[in-house]
Amino acid sequence: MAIADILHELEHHPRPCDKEGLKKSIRDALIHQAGKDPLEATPRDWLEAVSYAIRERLIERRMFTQRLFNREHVKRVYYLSMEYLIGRMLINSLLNLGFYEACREALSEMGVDLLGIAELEPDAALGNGGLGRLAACILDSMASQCMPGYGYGIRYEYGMFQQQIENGQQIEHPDNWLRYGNNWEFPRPEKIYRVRFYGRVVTHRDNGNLRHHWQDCEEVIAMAYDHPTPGYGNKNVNNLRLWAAKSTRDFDLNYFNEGDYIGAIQKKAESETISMVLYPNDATAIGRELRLKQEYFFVSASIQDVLDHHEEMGYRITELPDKVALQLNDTHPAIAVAELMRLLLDKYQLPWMSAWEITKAVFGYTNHTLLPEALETWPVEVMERVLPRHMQIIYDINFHFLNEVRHTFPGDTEVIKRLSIIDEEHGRQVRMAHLAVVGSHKINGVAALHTKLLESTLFHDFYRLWPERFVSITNGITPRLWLHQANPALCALISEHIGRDWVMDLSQLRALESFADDPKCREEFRAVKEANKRRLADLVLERTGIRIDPNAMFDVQVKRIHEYKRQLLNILHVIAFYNRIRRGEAGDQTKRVVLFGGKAAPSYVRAKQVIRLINDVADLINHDPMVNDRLKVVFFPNYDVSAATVIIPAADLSEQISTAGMEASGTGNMKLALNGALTIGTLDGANVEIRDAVGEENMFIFGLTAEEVAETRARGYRPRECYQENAELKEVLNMIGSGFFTPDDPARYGDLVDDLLNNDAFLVLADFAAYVQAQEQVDALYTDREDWTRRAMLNTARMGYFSIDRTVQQYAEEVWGVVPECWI
Ligand code: B1N
Repeated sequence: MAIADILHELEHHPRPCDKEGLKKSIRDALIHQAGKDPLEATPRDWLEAVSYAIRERLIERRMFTQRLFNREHVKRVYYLSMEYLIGRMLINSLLNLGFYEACREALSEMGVDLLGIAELEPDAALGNGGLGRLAACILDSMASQCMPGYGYGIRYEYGMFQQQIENGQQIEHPDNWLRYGNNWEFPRPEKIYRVRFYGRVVTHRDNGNLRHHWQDCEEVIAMAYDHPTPGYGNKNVNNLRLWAAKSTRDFDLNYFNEGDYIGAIQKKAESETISMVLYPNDATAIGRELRLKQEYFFVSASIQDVLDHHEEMGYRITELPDKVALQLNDTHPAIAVAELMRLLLDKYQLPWMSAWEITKAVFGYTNHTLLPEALETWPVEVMERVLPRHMQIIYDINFHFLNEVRHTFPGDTEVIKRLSIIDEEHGRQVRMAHLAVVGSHKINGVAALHTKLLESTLFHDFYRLWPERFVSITNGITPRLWLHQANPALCALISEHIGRDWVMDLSQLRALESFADDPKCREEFRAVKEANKRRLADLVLERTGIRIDPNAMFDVQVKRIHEYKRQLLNILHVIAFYNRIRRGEAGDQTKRVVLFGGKAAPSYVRAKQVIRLINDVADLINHDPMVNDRLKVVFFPNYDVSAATVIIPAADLSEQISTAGMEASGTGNMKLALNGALTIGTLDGANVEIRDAVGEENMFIFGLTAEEVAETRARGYRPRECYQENAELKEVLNMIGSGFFTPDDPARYGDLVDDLLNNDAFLVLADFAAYVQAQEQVDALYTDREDWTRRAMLNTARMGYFSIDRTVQQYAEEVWGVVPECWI
């Protein structure tokens, strides 16, 4: 068959997407791909067969989309991210492709339950938390809005660890997510790039120009794995390309010459460790050489791939900014600035100035945190050894940059020190955030407050230099996963009242506002929430053995365990509430279930101690007959994307209680409010904008503001005074410190309580009284279910702004300069 015939066939006879067509594909895949006799097929075999059948349809649409983008010569955006927290793909793909029902029926006629087999799929957990989940939401949105947007990342063999709770403590288990293979990806053994490390740079003169050769390197091969990402409500399918490290085919000759055959093989195996495992640290930097190698590995392969495509399209290298935008998801891929410069200088032999102008025009940089421990720096010595040519280029970038600084701030030597890409005060370090800022034409924070703090603190000097480069782009979430898929009953209710268009234009949810005053609608809304709570109660029983009452208020704090997120503040209130119950001071109306979920970085001792404290407190309270179900405390093990889709729709109260100024944005806050939970929170991150959207009267704002936090610290904060002044707080801390919850090990939390009394870096004690007061208001309002439901509905109705589609439109317009191009 000639190519033209193949194309004709593909265009005119694509895989059918109706029930019968799907049935045939699934059956064929079961037999011919999975190799299973239908008589003996297990649910996992059926899962494999369905994913093959769906993948066939994804890849056809991928080809059409790619051809369309090529034909129209569109500008593309490439999102560079170390993390993609995707979760399971089956239901998401079916909903986006629009054949969920057809597939459900097809399977059902073959005696297979779609939702049953969907549960067997492991989460693709190639990320830690908010930053990785944001990347996944952005991919969904780019495809759903027909934007030519591609993801690049690492195909970790092991993703985020699996958390088990044993004797109240977190135990980590490896996440062997590829054990049964991955039927969604297309391995591309022909799409390979060489990535080099170490070695040395040799310079020579060529017609008066200096030429640099990076030689005697170690080489690793990056091999592409493609994951087609479908849009919702259109036929576009984009691509997420993840790189796996493979050893070079040739053995190291030196080892052979020395007769060390095993040594040579070992060397090969070592090079493949680069993509072995995701570092399980959220909002902290890891100073390990392997991490730098991971960062450069995926960046180098991605940029080579981008430039290859650019050349294949026949474009000139100077046209790069017209055809390509590269977005840095935090500083993890910031070495890309030096890598692009290296290729433009050494491969394309452009003069410095034009290479630099191209680089700046192409890159955008998103900052996700102000936490000092999260700011990546690499010792100059390490950078010089691992990436010698890049270190030279960074010096040159810095040289040109500091000249510009001297011109703007003549005579100011302090500002030079503060702005330099090299930090000279802490043993010579490369500041990756400075490299990212200097090399990008736009720098954005992820919420209004966060951007304001970037401009006034972390990047203040840069802001004085280049105010026009700074923009604020508030995060968002994809309604396809967090409403459509996670809460189908609520979606049905919404669509019944306001039609279906809200899925692609979430601002239309506002039409729901008027229904909040209709008692019958409130009744329906409540019924949906109650059904979701029953579903969660079943899951909690299955996972923890704890029985919770769906009629109780579900008070939920799910996120990474981190001191600044203040799970401690929550548990202090739990204990205070428990004491009130014991004293008979808690009234008798409100029943509460306080649910925690989240992972601690394996080396974060204090965070793991907080998990243990929660479990110790839970154990005692849940077994105290005096409490009699008024209060239950649950630590939900192994919180992940799949768990989130069950927990979030069931929440009544959303805990967003970080120390003001420390949570860059938060996105769980958006998911919970969208699903009709009321927020108890500080004025931090996107909480500020959520308040503006839903109205202060529809949430419970408390505590110090970011400004007051700064003032309190500057004045010299003395947490012990809070303890002395507040009898309830004193009682709570004394209980923890004296071993009330741990009679067999009374000293267990002595150091934790000491730290709270003497340091309390996150102002837990300073906000305690205000938090308890806000919780009293929560209790009071919950006794009036009609008023609570009305406010919950207003939350859902007013959260449209936080759709990731609005976020991505802002990036497209303000940073990338890309426009939608829809296939059909
Ligand atoms: O990024 C999210 C925000 O909503 C959160 O507020 C913010 O904490 C989170 C190093 C990070 N910031 N920094 C990280 C993750 C992994 C790592 O190795 C830092 N994560 C955030 C989305 O904007």
